[in-house]
Amino acid sequence: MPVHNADIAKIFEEIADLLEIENANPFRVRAYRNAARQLQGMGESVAEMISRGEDLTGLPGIGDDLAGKIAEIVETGDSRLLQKLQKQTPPSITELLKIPGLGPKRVRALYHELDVQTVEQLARAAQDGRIRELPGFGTKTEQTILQAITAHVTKQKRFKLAVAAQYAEPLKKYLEKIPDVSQVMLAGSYRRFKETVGDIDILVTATNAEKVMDRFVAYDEVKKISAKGGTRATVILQSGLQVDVRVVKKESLGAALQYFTGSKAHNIEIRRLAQERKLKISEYGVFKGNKPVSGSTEESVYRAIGLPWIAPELRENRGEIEAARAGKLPKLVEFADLKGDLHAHTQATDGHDTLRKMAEAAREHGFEYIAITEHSRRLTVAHGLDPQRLRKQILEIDKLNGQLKNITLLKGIEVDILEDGRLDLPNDVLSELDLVVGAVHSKFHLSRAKQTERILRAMDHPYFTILAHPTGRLIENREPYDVDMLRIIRQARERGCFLELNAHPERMDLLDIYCQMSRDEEVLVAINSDAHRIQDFDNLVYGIGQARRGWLEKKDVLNTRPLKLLRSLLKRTMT
Ligand code: DGT
Ligand code: CA
Ligand code: CA
Repeated sequence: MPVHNADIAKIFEEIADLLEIENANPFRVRAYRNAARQLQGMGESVAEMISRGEDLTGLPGIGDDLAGKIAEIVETGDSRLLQKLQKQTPPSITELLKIPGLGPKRVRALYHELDVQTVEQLARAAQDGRIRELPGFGTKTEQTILQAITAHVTKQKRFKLAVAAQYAEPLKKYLEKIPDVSQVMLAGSYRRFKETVGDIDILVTATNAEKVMDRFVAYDEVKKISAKGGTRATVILQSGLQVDVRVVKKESLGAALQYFTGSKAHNIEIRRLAQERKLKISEYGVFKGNKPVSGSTEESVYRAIGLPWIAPELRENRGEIEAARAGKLPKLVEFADLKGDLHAHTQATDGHDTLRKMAEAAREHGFEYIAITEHSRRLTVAHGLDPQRLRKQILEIDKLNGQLKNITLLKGIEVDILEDGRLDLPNDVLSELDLVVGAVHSKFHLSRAKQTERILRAMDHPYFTILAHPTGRLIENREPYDVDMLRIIRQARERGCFLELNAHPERMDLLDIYCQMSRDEEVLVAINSDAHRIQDFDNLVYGIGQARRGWLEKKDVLNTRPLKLLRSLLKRTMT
């Protein structure tokens, strides 16, 4: 069975959790977490790299030891270290870590003192009032835990889009290879490029539906068959991801695609419009009485109710139907519109590749320019640059620009925004750069007023150009910090700055609603990869998807501008 990057990442996460509960060396724990993050974020399969005989220790955060662990998992599907840890500590305990407010220290105490191993046991202990007795817990903590459990139990697990893609795309290829299958389409939230998906919805046209069902449930990653009928089946994959497959008739494909792409809120409005025209719309087609009016293509379905085709990314009932009726749908930005990338790292800090390799890879993506924006000195874990090392890189870039053809390296920095809004590097060195990307990497829990003020002050700096990952959230891992985004966007407009949409699969930050807000306030958004290695440029497709969900057009995106125009936009008018 093929082992996906996300499978290995999951094992590493579990190892890190169990090590942490056991009070292991924090560096060791972090090494596993970093490796898991690396694996989730890269499009290239490490299993395939291994089969080609490539050396994994070249990957950021992967040393000999971890490379060996990865090879073991690829070969055996399991890890001896994980098995050993699971013998020492019941694996159900890692579930407790997902309850907000419960860190490894508390989980360790709950396990050792009260023998709490599962969420159910935790709930019982809280209800019985046993938790408040533990040193460092108290009645209030017990209450908070109880509330958190209720919220946790009702919350359904979702998959980050890029992670879901690692499972969905190979499955799509598998289904396409079944004889008699003519088309396989991914629908649902996946097609809408939602940042996380609950399950995968697949539509298939085929001459023999039964056979497709049999082959689908026989897919080697299927863990459980939840339902199987003549034309539809639902399974759970080993990864925990649920997949729905439906075989539909060719003449209904458009209607089925429209229906199962959703969103539900969009579809409800569409059905209402159909009713106004005395039409009935379903996953089988559009009908007048019993007579089919359309259904084979999505265009024909929308046309039947008097609308132009609406891009899936817009189908959230957030004004797209009104816009479609008024002929005012946006012409959404596309990957081909990008002229460059304005946020990337190299070996000089925590990136993996050289300046030259990054530049050449950017050129292969058809870009005119790529900005190198290393971390600044404050971020010691990333080996951030001080003025001296930054100046050294500036010289290297100048030299390389003299040698490279058809690609320009821009000189930048991802400078830390300090707690009081000052920047981590002095103005004189910042003034030598083409752009200054500012980012919050610490003190995430300031009050809304303080956090907003901190960012507004940073933007006051004469050389500040782009606010990186503006909300700081890590999907399913860290909440956005509390800021007044409208004020920040308005400050950006006033100061001639821009906001980033960071396309790293964990971030996808700017959020779609804030993209829309930026567009309304006429602040350009930079869709950036935050690449730490050349393969990371592939993540830009998710950034484009998110930008499209935020209604952005080519004109709304900073890095659709050719170099000359970009340079003039990056030049801040000093006030
Ligand atoms: P997810 O899976 O939670 O990320 O979100 P979706 O949008 O993929 O939702 P899912 O998988 O439950 O259903 C796929 C699509 O099927 C959904 O976007 C719209 C359509 N659909 C499902 N249930 C209903 C319904 O009750 N009414 C209507 N009009 N459409 C529905
Ligand atoms: Ca779905
Ligand atoms: Ca579904």
